[in-house]
Amino acid sequence: MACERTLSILKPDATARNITGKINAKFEENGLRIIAQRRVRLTRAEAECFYAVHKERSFFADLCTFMNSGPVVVQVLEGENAIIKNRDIMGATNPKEAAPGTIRALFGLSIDQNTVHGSDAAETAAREIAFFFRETEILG
Ligand code: IDP
Ligand code: MG
Repeated sequence: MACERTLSILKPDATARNITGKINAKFEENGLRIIAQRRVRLTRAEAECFYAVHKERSFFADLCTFMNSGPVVVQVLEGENAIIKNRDIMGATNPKEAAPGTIRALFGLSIDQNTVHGSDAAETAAREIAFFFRETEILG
């Protein structure tokens, strides 16, 4: 088992509904530690840069508009196999397909407003953490 770090974002639908604490409890109940956290309003350009891997996809413009629509909470989660563990806690991209008890099943509104982002692999986790945090801001 490897101790890993992953980048998590509580999306604008989560901050709008004041459920960030409920979501953070899910991470902590499942053994992930929040070792860095900040509430920010992404500019449209920052959202486009963060999601650049999806720039050819049909949903790219809507995704960036949504991520710029209100505050988000960016965080670094740490724990054993944190990357895959967080993906399991989050549930499938489409809340309608997410397993019962997952964050997206419990709180997701739609495939666009699906409440959380989580890195999908070690390389993306490293890039996405560095996008938001300096090493001195991460207190494991
Ligand atoms: P993920 O967030 O589960 O990793 P990705 O495929 O990386 O899913 O897509 C990034 C985000 O883009 C999703 O969380 C979702 O908000 C949005 N998205 C993905 N696929 C679709 C789609 O088919 N229609 C609308 N939005 C989508
Ligand atoms: Mg993804």
